[in-house]
Amino acid sequence: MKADEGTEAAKRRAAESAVEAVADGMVVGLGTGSTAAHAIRLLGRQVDAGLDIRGVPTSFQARELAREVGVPLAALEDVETLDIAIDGADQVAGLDLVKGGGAAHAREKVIDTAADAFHVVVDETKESDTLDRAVPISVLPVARSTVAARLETLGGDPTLREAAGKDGPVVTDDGHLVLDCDFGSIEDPAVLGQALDELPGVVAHGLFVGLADAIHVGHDSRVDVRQKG
Ligand code: A5P
Repeated sequence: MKADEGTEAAKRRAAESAVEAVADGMVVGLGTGSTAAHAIRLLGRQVDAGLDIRGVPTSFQARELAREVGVPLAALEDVETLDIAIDGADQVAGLDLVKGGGAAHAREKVIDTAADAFHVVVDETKESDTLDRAVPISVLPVARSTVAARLETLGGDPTLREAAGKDGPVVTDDGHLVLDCDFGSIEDPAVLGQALDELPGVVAHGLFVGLADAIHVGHDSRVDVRQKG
């Protein structure tokens, strides 16, 4: 099976495993992507059955789905704490992630790190020994070329993400452009992540290093859970 082609059964199992950590009264960060969508749909069914939660969506997509399935929503600025966030990833090595395949990584990083516990849901095709996927980097539109030049000096090969169904680039929910930057195999994600954080014009990047508390890896017939610590 090729990467990114995990079965819906494997994604759903991962989501079911993470949703077990959700309890009455919690505020839940709602992730973006097809695997997190399984978690949102399951939470919707549990709300129908009486579960009392509020969801904080990480994207337009997550918000629309939560509304459709009846998960009550709250804005980040209106909640004091988030108890848990459940979100997907594009690649996982240990507890480190590449995110941003859906260009939602800026809001995802804010909400996932605001939560007391960040649970990642992936299928087995996302697992890797080292992170080597191109890293999505949201930039201020005015800084597109200056950031691209700095990324090249860091050894990266940046490409402006083009939209599908629209001429021109992807524009994120918050009005940023996305550079997908290929660094090859990333030997030290923490060091690279820090270098990216320091680039003027970078809003957020998709390296999530040491942020996850649990990774739920769905297979067709089982789930493996890796916990921090
Ligand atoms: C969104 O920008 C990403 O960070 C997603 O979390 C990621 O693309 C996972 O999506 P899938 O579960 O559909 O692979």
